[in-house]
Amino acid sequence: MNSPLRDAVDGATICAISTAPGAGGIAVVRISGNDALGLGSKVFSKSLDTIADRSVAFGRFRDAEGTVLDEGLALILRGPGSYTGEDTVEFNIHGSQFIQREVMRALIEAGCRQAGPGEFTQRAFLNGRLDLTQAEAVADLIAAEHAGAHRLALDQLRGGFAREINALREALIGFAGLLELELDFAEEDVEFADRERFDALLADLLSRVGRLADSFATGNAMKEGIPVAIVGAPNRGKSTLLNALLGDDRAIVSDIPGTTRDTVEDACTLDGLRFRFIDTAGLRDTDDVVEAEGIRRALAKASSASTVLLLLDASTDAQEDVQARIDALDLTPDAHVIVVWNKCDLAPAPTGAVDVPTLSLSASTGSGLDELRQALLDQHRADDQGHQLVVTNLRHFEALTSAKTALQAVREGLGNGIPGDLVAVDARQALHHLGEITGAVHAEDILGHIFSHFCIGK
Ligand SMILES: Nc1nc2c(ncn2[C@@H]2O[C@H](COP(=O)(O)OP(=O)(O)O)[C@@H](O)[C@H]2O)c(=O)[nH]1
Ligand SMILES: [Mg+2]
Repeated sequence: MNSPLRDAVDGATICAISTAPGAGGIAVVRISGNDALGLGSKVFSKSLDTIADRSVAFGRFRDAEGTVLDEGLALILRGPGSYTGEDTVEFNIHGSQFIQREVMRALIEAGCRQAGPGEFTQRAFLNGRLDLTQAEAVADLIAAEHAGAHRLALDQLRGGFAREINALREALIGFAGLLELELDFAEEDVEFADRERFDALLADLLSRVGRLADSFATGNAMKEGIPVAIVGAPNRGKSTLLNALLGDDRAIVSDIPGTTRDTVEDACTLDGLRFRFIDTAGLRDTDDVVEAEGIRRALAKASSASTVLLLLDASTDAQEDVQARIDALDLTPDAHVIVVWNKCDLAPAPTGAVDVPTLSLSASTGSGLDELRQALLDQHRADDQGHQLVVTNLRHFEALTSAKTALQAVREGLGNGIPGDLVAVDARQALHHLGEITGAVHAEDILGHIFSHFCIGK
């Protein structure tokens, strides 16, 4: 690979503790680099060169003075078939913090360098073992705390997203080739490329790039938690519902209207899907500037939420007002709203037709909560159907958006008869942005930024 970063790899053999910090039954110390077997042998009782690839040897660990530190296993993974693409040794040692420190000290004295965050994965990328989206998926996989985030990271690690980006790049390279062919013969006034085919190709590229960019809203919500805003007039039980859903006293509940002034949010996982519930200030006319700001935030949260729960009080609110209250939220037509009649322990929910899903429950007794959870799950399972590629990473989303803008410029340029060489500049720009996603083109500072967020030892 012709990358400037290649030179940044100092040729050192690196080592790090790959297991979590602290004491444990076993700790794994990983060594990677040209001299991993040689340097590793200096602290191990057997010569690692003599051990077959992908096999394990038992032996003693010693420092330079010959002090025995521990006994354990050495796993040999020779390059280029290892994770990093380089010769790699993994020592399984006893997980006392003292032994971990001592084995690291012995390795560094033997000539290894302590690895920086993500340096093993960075080497895997630079050695062509992973593309950048897969390297990022490794970090996401390590950070995943629920089934939804885990599945997204695993899909990305398997390379489906990178394959789609590469397919888009190839189509675009073909397109740019045709465009440049036309340029070469421009003086002869021959139009080689068929305009209609050009346009069809561009339309296809634009819709695929656009679909991926649009999937970020869903992908991000699945990773960070699907935002569900709880809104309504004061005293409808919004804070009580938040606490009931979270199973925790997160928000202050009181019968004094206007108690919740700012938004309060927290996430919980329902059946493998992560939801972020947002309690908001009660909606009413007010002269209090702080409360008014709370209400402004409540409406903003509602408009950016995936689902809005509009809370009403079954014992005081009237069915006739429901539509007006929904309208007052001023949401987009495709927003998901669920009307929730609360306090059904006091009075039955009024009936009557509104064109929105409606549930009744009691936040304080908990009856009807399971139905609400099920409704949320059904709604988002339906959104998530088809197992399509979804973008979960802000960096990818930004690059896709830039690629889309460049492709739109190409399309407009061609439509307006702008000279081919100018159009080709935009086409190359789109290609550049797509290449940034997989790392086919990359700037050193971007890589530094990505890998600095990894743990040491990965
Ligand atoms: N009986 C009954 N009271 C409730 C229920 N939910 C909330 N409340 C009460 O209604 C009042 C207002 O609740 P709160 O959650 O602070 O409402 P918010 O202003 O919408 O956040 C409190 O006194 C709660 O105890 C319910 O399901 N049944
Ligand atoms: Mg409240």
